Amino acid sequence: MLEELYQLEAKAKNELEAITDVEGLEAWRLAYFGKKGALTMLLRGIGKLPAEERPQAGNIANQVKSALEAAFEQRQEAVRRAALAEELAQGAMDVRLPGRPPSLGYLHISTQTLREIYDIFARLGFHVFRSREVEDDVTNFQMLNLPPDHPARDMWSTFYTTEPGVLLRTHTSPGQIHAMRKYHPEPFRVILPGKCYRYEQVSTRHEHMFFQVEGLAIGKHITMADLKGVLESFARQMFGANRRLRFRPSYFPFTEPSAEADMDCILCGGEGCQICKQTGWLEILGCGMVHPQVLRNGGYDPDEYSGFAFGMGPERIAMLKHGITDIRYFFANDLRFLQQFP
Ligand code: 2NL
Repeated sequence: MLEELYQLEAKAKNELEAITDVEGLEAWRLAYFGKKGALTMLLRGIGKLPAEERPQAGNIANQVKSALEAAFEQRQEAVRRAALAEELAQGAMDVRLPGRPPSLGYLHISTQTLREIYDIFARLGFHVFRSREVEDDVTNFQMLNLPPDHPARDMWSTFYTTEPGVLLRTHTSPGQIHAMRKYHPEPFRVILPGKCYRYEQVSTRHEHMFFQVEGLAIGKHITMADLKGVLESFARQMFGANRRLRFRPSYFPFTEPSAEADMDCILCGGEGCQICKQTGWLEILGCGMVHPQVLRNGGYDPDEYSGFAFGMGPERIAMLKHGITDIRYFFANDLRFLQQFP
C-alpha cells in the first residue's frame, strides 16, 4: 500500500510537470482526485487494511494528498501565468507612434504681396507710412478736393458711422494728407498700405474690405517723367525686366493730370488673349500729378512744390502675378486657397 502511494505520487507529479494548458490540468485532476480517480480509489482502500496498518497508511496517504494538491495549485498558477504572458505577447501593440509634426505658419498671400511691394519701393527711396482706418469726412474727402456735394463722391460707396462726419476710409489717400501735414515743407516719398472699406450694395463680386497701396512723392521739380520712371521700375521688378507701361488719360479729383497705367499683358506679351481681353494690356494702377489744391491742403506751396501719386490694389497685383481668378478668395479664408501660397 505504501509503495503504491509513493509510486502514485511520483507518477502524478511527473504527469503534472508536462501539463501546459487548462484542459490538461482538469484531466489530471479528474484522473487523481475525481470520484474514480486513482488517489480517491487508494484512499478508499485504506479502510479495508488491517487495523494495525491503517494509521500509518492514512498518515502517508494524507501527506501524498496534500503534496499533490499543492503541486496542482502550483502548476495551475504556472499555466495561468504562461497563458497571460502569451495573451499579452499576442495582443502587444507598439505605442511609439510617430509624433505629430508641428505645422509651420506662413504669411497670407496679401501680406506677402505687400512686402514685395514695400521692398521694391524701399529701393526707390519710399518709406512705409501707416495711418488710421477710421477717418473724418474732411480728411477722407474734402482735403482731397471732394467737397460734400461733389458728384465724384459716387466713386466711393462709404460706410458712415452714427457719429456725424466719422467714416471708414474708402481709400488710403487720407493717410497721404496726414503724411503731408507731418512732413511739410520738406520733400518726402512714402507708400501707404492698408485696409479700406466700401459699402458694396450692388455687386457681390467684391468684399467690403480690401487693401490699397498708395504712393506719394513731394518735392521741388518733380514731373510726370519721375512718375513714369518710378512706376515702370516697379512693374519691371514685380513682373519681369522687359515689361512696358502705357499711360491713359483718366480722372481723379485729387490729381491733375490723372492717368491709368497699363502693363503689356504678362501672358501674351501684347498679342491679345483671355486675361487681357484681347487688348494686349492689363490695367495695374491709377496715378497722376498731385492737384495744386491738395498740395495746399497738405501745407505745400504749389508754386514751389509738385508731386506725383499713385494707388493700386495689391490683391489685383497678386491675381495677375499668380493667375488668381476671383478677388473674393483672398479673404474667404479657405485653406485650400491659402495653402497654395506658402
Ligand atoms: C486707384 C487710384 C490713386 C492717388 C490715388 C493721391 C493722394 C493724394 C494726392 C493725390 Cl494725398 N493723389 N492718391 C492718386 C491717383 C490715383 O489711386 O485706382 N487706386 C486703386
